Amino acid sequence: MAVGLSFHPSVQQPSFEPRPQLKLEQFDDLVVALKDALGPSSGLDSSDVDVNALTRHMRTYDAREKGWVPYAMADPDLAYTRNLVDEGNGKSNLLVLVWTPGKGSPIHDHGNAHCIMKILHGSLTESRYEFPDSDKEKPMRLTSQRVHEANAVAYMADELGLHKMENTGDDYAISLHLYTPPNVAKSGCHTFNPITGERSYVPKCGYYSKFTQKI
Ligand code: CSS
Ligand code: FE2
Repeated sequence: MAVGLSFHPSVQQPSFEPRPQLKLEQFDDLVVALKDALGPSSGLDSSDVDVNALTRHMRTYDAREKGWVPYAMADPDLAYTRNLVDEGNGKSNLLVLVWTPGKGSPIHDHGNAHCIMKILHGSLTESRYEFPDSDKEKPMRLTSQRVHEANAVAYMADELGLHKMENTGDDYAISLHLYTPPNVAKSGCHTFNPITGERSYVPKCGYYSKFTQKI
């Protein structure tokens, strides 16, 4: 039996219209907010960057909005794909990374830049290491290991050591990375051998797609 509500004819009936759904911030708006926070012109070094403001924007965005999906190109033949979203007026590199299940990055540095990362889908395991002694061959020292779940925001920089990221899950993991200044895109980075600590220069970390177009 339906519950009947009756009102005196002079009483305005309340509206039972459903409330509009809470509107999630659009991914495109996050991209603009990050670009605005970095400022209009290039030529900065990493000390000029307001990491807190960038981190706040990354935290505020809810990955369930899914506006990042057109950038998220998976390739099972690669450990992960690097998909360029924005170059922040020449001040940054914003990338969507799609991580194949069971695969990960080598141990790497960040070219003296800030790395702010948000998990968009799935989870990633981060293992941090000490910078190795360049003159001694020995296994690299693991300093911490943690799992970042969907929507988590993490920060990394050379001051905190080195790290590798792995997708230990059985589904693709997807993350958003803001690098500023874009040192790695311009000049490459280094990877490290976990057994010997040997450093290798990687001149170019290529893109799998740019602005949603596969290259
Ligand atoms: N540095 C890696 C991802 S982990 S921060 C890359 O951009 O390829
Ligand atoms: Fe990294």
